[in-house]
Formats: sequence, C-alpha cells, structure tokens
Amino acid sequence: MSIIKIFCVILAFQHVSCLLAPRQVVLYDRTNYGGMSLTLTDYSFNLGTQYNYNDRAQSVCAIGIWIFYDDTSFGRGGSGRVQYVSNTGSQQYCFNLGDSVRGKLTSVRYGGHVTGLVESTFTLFEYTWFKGVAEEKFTASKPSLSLSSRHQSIIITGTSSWTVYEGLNYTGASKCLSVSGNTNIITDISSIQIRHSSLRSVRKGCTADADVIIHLPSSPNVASNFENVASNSTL
Ligand SMILES: [Ca+2]
Repeated sequence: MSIIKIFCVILAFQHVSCLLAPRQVVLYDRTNYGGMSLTLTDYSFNLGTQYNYNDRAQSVCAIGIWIFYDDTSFGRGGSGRVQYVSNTGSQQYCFNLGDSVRGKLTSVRYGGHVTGLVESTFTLFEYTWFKGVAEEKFTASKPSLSLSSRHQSIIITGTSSWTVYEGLNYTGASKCLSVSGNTNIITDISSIQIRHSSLRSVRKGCTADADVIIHLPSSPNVASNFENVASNSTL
C-alpha cells in the first residue's frame, strides 16, 4: 500500500532497512530462508502472474498476520488449503511452510489494519480459514454488513471487543466477542456458536445488554502459525 511504500522510502533516506516496515512477509524458494526471495507488503491474488513466483515458496519470514493459500484469489469459492501466521512482535518470525502450502503457494493476503499491527479491526471472510475473494474489513461500528449473507470466519485485531447482531442496526440476537491480547483469529465462527452467514450488524465495544458474552482465546504466543490440514474444510 502507498502508506507502507512512503514509510519505506522515509526509512531508506535514514539508511534504515525497509525490513523494519510494520507489516511484511518475505517468501523464499528454498527451505530455511534460502534461495530467491520475494518481499510483499500487500495482497497478491496470483503470485504467478504478478511475480513469476507461483508454487515456489518453501519458507517465509513474517511480521504481522499473513494468510497463505495454495489456490489463486485467496481460495476463491472456499477451495484449497491455508496456512496463516500471527506475529505482532517487531522481530521477524521465520518458519518453513507446512505441507498444505509448501511448494504450492499461489496467493497471499494480510490480516488486520493497513498500516499497523495492533489497531482495532474486524474482518469477515466468505469461507472458513479466511478463504474467498470477498472480505469485509472495518475499524468502526457497521450497522449493515455487506457480507451479511456470506461469512464463515473472522479476524479481530487490537484490544477492542465487538458485539455482533443477527439484525440490522444492532438489533436481534447479540453476542459480545470479548477479546484478549492483540489478535483473535476465528477460523470457523461455528466454533464459537455463531451460525455461518447469520450476522447483519457489528458494533464496536460490548454493550451491557448483549445476550451472550464469548471470551475469545488470543493467539497463544506473540508469534505462531497454524495450518488447516483437512482438505476442502468448507465442504
Ligand atoms: Ca498453487
């Protein structure tokens, strides 16, 4: 994104490596961070057509939340496998990709705010494990969701809790999603008793009259990665 690029340019003038950018991932085409690398600070829907880097990545070093897909366009239609990393620290977190995407990586996107790691954001994704072309990301209350009829996973960043509603304009059955830490990643909302595609509005913060309070588990460590090992988990 342009803000990131400006940030990098400013750093370059100060002779500081752009590796200190607030959010980035470096892909390597050998294990243990060797071979030819590709640095991303933004989404890539197709590493092949955009960077001639399709099915090449074996290992990565990441700052921020990054989602790796073996299919194009972020697992369009809910297809394919996924691995994600959550690293809200300031140091790179490096690891060899798992079987799901190693040597198969075709699209990549980040989770959370465009410029930083800990700003409050709420993002809905079409399918489980953040698959699907469409996503809806916001930083303030949303009285009418665009993805109201198609959402199955959520990423929350920052320290704000959120209240989700089954009706428009903060009406109907409600649940407070009480966050802990800076990163709350829900690969399948049915795991926290929210039916797929059941939400219509989301309010920042938790109201006292929420029907249910769900205490979300934060990512267990500052830096960790998770892989969806089941194929076609959305089917
Ligand atoms: Ca692939």
